[in-house]
Amino acid sequence: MAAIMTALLVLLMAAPAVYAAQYTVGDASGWNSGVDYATWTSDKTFRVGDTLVFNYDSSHTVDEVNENGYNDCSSANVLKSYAGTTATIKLSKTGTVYFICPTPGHCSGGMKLKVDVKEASTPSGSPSTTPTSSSPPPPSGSSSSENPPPPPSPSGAASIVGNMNLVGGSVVLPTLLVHLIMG
Ligand SMILES: [Cu+2]
Repeated sequence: MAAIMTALLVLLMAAPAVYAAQYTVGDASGWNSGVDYATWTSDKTFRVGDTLVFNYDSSHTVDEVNENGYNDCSSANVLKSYAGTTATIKLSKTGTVYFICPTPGHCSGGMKLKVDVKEASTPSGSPSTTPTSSSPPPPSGSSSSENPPPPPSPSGAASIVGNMNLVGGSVVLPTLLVHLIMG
């Protein structure tokens, strides 16, 4: 239980500090043939401090190369090679970083990744302006904003009991119920 609560606390505390993101390259597809990595990067903004995680099987590896290596699918001037089946690469400076799979034919088949790294976001960065006039005015007289949130403690207790049942096996919940009924 303590471990679960600690993990939840850590998650809650970490959630607001989204200044460093971790990106799994290709998401569920991973670092693989047949994935369009230009599309994968197109909706993301990479910043200094973010992390790229490459997941791949033994038919692939990751070479960090320069722009020419990226364009030519050549590892002749490789900057760094990553073996194994996973590579975690922290983006440490602004600029563009280039990765290719050195397995013959893979890069030319599209297994290449170019990431533009921007400056780390700062807490003082101004958020995008949200128009306040777009929300419809509340109807006069009615208190539509009074929408009480569900009481936290009963549902929380229920989910905890459910978790304990999952964690502890089928014995825990009946035992708890017996204690509740009898005690
Ligand atoms: Cu490959």
